[in-house]
Amino acid sequence: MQVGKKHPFLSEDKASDHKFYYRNENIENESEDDTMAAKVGIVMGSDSDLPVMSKAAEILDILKIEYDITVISAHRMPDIFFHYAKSAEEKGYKVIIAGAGGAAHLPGMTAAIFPMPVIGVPIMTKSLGGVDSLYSIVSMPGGIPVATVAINGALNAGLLAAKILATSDPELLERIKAYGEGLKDSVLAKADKLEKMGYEAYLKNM
Ligand code: C2R
Repeated sequence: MQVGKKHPFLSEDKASDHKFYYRNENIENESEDDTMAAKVGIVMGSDSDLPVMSKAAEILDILKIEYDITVISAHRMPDIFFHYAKSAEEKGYKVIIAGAGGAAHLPGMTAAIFPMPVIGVPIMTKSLGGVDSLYSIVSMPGGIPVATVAINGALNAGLLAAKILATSDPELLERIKAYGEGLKDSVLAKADKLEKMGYEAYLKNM
């Protein structure tokens, strides 16, 4: 279980990129409590999905949300998958983020078993560009919803999970608002730079 920590697979560069979006200095100073139960499960069909799915973990780290992250394939290990999805509610998960590529049945099957929100992340594929994953995840039958983000949209999946949790957590909601303000500030800073430098100089510096 992770809470507000960087994973070993996240480089310091990536972590500092994200710190750019911190607005509220106090967020950094909040205490970490490893004994808290994970509220979000991040699951992916293969470790080859990790470069994408780590973006969901990064934003949860930034927002100080506890999560578990693992690799489980509904296709390749159906018994283990079933146990994971069946025990997820008992484990305390409130949201599951499921990423998969190609014949991406993992998110839909998770939603068939886990009774709370499932967010699907379609992973880009070499053969069909991730449209196969997207259609597999978004085309759920009535009664079994999966909230589907863009192809490789794991950051938004993490943020959406955070927003779901924030409906009953006012402190988290404030952290999400601070993150949003940070995004706005970063665009304003770019606009200011462009206006001052002119587009040609700006382009050369990109
Ligand atoms: P490998 O790179 O391991 O061959 O996997 C994974 O999510 C990955 O994107 C290729 C792709 O297969 C996907 N996969 C699924 C499922 N299990 C693995 N879509 C599943 O159960 O839905």
